[in-house]
Amino acid sequence: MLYPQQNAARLTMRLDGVWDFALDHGSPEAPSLDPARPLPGAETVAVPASFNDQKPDRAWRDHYGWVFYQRRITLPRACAGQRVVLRFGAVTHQARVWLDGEPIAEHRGGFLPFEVEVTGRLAPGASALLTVAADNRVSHSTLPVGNEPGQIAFFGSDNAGIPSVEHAKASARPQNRPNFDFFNYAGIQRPVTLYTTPAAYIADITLVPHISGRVEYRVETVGDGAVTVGILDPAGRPVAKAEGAAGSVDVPHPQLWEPWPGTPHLYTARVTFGEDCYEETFGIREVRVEGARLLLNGRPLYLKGFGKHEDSPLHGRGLDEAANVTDLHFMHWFGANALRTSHYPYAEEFYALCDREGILVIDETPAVGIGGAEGDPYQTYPLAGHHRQVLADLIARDKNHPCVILWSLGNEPDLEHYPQSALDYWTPLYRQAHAQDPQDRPVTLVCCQNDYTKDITTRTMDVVCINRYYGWYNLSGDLDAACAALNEELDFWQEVGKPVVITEYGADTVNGLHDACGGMFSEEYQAEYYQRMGEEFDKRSFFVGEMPWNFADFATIQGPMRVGGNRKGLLTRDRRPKLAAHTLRRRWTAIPNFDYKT
Ligand code: E8X
Repeated sequence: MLYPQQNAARLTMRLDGVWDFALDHGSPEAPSLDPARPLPGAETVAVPASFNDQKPDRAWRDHYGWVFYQRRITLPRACAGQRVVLRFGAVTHQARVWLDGEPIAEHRGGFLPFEVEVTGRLAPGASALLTVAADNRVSHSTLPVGNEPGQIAFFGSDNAGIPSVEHAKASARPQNRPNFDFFNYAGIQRPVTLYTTPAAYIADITLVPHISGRVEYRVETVGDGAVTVGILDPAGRPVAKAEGAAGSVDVPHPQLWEPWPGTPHLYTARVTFGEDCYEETFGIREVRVEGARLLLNGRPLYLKGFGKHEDSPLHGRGLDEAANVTDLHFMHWFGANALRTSHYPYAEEFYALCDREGILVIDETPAVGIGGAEGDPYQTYPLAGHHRQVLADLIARDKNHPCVILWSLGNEPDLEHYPQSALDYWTPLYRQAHAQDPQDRPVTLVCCQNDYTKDITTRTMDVVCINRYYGWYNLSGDLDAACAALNEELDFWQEVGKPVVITEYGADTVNGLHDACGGMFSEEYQAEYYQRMGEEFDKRSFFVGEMPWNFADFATIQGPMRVGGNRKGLLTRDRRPKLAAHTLRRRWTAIPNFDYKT
């Protein structure tokens, strides 16, 4: 799916700004507000952003169900004769869209774009009332997964058996019970764009570059016309061209895309089709697994980076380009070269920035929280069809980004209690990713701390990605025992013979809490923890990546295990480094991108 682009043939109008807003107090199944009329008692809300933190009001923060957004839109007369499209970068978690009260779109899933053609519905020179409703509920049939009322949330406690507690539960307010450890921000969290194309237009572009310089391409179009493709080098000089909707071109002396501090060279495919045109950037790089090595452009790669979140003050999970730019500059400060879009696809603008800054991306679906309830989650959750759709949409959206080197099918599902059922669920998704990705990138599934001898799924992935908390959630505070346990498990993975990345490891740390004995939650403990873990990783040649959890402190649901959110950040939520940030910076600035463990 192409990102909206303003160019000689296309006009884009971003509908960012302050919209009218109202919480819906009808039933979640049947919202009460009328999309054909101005919202009664409308308040103000900024778009794009989560709504939750935009008012000091528990009713906004903890809302459960639908919220309504509304504004008028006008199409300039200059758009006459053009195809007109209304596009949403993401509306979380379910969306309904009306124009002058007429339903025009619905979408399920809160982290990928959707669009609807409004040519003819919105006349040039005319204005209309745009209403968008967003449903923030999570459940066993959403990704990410939520618990049903009466079940406990992630790290929750239900005090089962205490009569007074049981009785009081009956009057508990309806609320989201996420089976995941991040605040369930929601709303119109990414840009809304009205854009035009000529009537005959370019619908999609697929690029498959090879380090030889050969670039295979395919251009999907609607209507009549002829396709031309011109390739511009990083300096903007024409270096190759071709005609026809599909084929290949050969770029002479290809300048390869490499992660920072190497040069992430970006080329441009300038496509024309009749009156339409579109410029798609791409990088000439190849990524593949060979034995227990992860190769980029044929060289053994070592990943140094983080699990992150889209999370910033006031914006919540909403697109915050200042935070994104700041975070990627911090990645360079750390000497980091990689990150995971934990635990959902991030905004398209973020991947474009990673392409430009040379940051490698593990691109993850929102499949987090599958497990933890009673029974076999793969029989309990009616998710397989939606999961397949989300994976297909993720690959269709991100397929041309050079920064994306690995698809993550999900995070920390239950893989050990129903091992065969798990394998039967995840294997088709693994095969689907390989089949649908034109660049055929490696595929993984991020595995939770578990009995790795019972889990028969993780070992089938191209790269073994493990989240381990030796020294935090288990063997708490005892780093000698933690290192012993880590090494016993790494002995197991050594036999599997695949590259291993630790995609999460960390310690909650209250910034400013110091302790000469390095007790848990102190900055000293976090610094010692990362020092000791790094020393163990260096002993293993098949260990190809280290990704602390988390880049920064982030918001979570309130509960007895979270003190103003998850505090495992190497930075505070407002991006101030803790002591351990300097430990990692010293370590990573001394580790090269390639050939670290020859
Ligand atoms: C944590 C992380 C959480 O924030 C992340 O979204 C997924 C969790 C660790 C689970 N992984 O809690 O900080 C480890 C459970 C071991 C018992």
